[in-house]
Amino acid sequence: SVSNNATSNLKVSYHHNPLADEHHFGATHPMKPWRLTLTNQLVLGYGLHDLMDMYVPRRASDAELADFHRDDYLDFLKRVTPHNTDEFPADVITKYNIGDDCPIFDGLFDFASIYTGASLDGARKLINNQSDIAINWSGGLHHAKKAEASGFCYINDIVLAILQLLRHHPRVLYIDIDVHHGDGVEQAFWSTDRVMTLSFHKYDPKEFFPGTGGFDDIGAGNGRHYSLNVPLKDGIDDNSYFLLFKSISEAVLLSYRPSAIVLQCGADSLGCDRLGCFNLNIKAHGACVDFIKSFGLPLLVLGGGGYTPRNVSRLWAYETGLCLNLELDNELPDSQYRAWWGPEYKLHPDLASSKHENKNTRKHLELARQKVLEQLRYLKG
Ligand code: ZL4
Ligand code: CA
Ligand code: ZN
Repeated sequence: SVSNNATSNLKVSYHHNPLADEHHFGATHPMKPWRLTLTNQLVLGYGLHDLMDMYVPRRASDAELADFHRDDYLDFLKRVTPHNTDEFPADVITKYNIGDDCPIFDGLFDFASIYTGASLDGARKLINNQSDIAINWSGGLHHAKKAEASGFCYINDIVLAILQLLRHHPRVLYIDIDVHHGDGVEQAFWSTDRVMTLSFHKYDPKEFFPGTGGFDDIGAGNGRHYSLNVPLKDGIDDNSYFLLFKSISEAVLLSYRPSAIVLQCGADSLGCDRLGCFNLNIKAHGACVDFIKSFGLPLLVLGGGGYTPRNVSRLWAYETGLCLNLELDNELPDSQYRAWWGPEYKLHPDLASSKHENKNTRKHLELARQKVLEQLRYLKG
C-alpha cells in the first residue's frame, strides 16, 4: 500500500514507548494518550516500521528532567498521586497549577518521564548522526514551565530536547504549528539568541488559551527579536496557512541559519478538532512538515495537541510517511481498530468545517507576515 521513493536515503528514527498510551487524564478530559495507539496502528498498517529505526526509549532520568525543571516541582510530581493529593497544602496544588487542565492521575510522573525520554532519545540520535529525522509523537508538550504544569503539559520535553541539541548545535530553530501558542518553549529561551522560537496559533487574549503570542512578544535582552509569533484568527484554510507558513519559515531559515530544527506538529490545528478552530486538512498540515524537511537539516519531529483521535492518528501516520518521502495510499490499512476511522476509512477525509468561518482577512495575513519579517532585519551576525 506504499510506493517507495528509491531516491530516499534519509535515516528516519521513530521513538515511542507504548506504555505512554495507557495513561488516562480522566474520563472526559480532552487529552487522550490512546490516540498514540491509533497512530501506531496506522504506522504499522502502512508498513512504515520496516523503513525506520524503531526505538523504545528509556524514561528520562531525574537528572535529565532537572536540566530545566526545578527540584521542588519534580519532587512534587514524583510523590503526588490521586490518593494522596489531599495531603498536600492547597497553596502547593495551586502553585504548581494542578486542576482541571492538569489533573493528578495515576502514573503521571511515569507518563511525563516516558514521553520526555522519547524526545531526548530522538535528540541524541540526531546529535550522533544516527538519524536525519527523529520522530516522537508522544512529545511536544509545549506549555510546561520550569516549576508549573500548564495546558495538559507537566514536563517540557521540547525545552529539554533543545537543551541537548544546544550542546552540539550553535543555533536551534523551534517551529510550532499546534493551534495553541508554544508559550513554555518561548519563555524558556526568551532571553537567548541560540534558540529562535516561531509559533503559529489562534490568538485571542481573552478567549483562547494561553492568551500570549501576540505580535509584540519578541523576546528580551540577547533574545530580543528571537521569539517570533504569528497570531491568527478562527477558520484559517489550507492555502492561506501554507502560503503564510512557507514564506515566513523560509525567511526565518535563511536569516537565522540554524543547524538543527525542532518541529512541534500539534494536530489540533486540523479542521474538526474538538478544541481547535482552524480549518486545515491533513495535506496542508503535512505540506508544512514537508517544507521544513526540504531544508535537509537535522530534524526532531514532535506531536503535541490533537483532540479528535481518529484525525490525530491519520495526520501523524501521514507525516511519518512524508518523513520517509512516501505518499500513503488514501485507503486505510486494515487493523483491529479499523472502526475508529469509519464510515469513510480514508486517510484524507474533508476536514474543512463550516463551524469555523475564516476570520483571517488578507490584510491580517499580510500584516502577520510583515511583522515577522520586520523582526528578522534586527538579527545579529
Ligand atoms: C478540560 O471536560 O482554556 C479538562 C479542559 C477536564 C473534564 C472535567 C472538568 C470540566 C476542556 C478543557 C471542567 C473543565 C474546565 N475536563 C477547564 C482556562 C480554562 C480553565 C480550565 O494542545 N477549564 C483554561 C488548555 C485550555 C483553558 C488547552 C492545550 C494543550 C496543547 C498541547 C491546552 N485551558 C478553561 C477550561 C474537560 C475539559 C474540557 C480545555 N482546556 C479546553 N481548552 C483548555 O497546546 C498539548
Ligand atoms: Ca503553535
Ligand atoms: Zn494545542
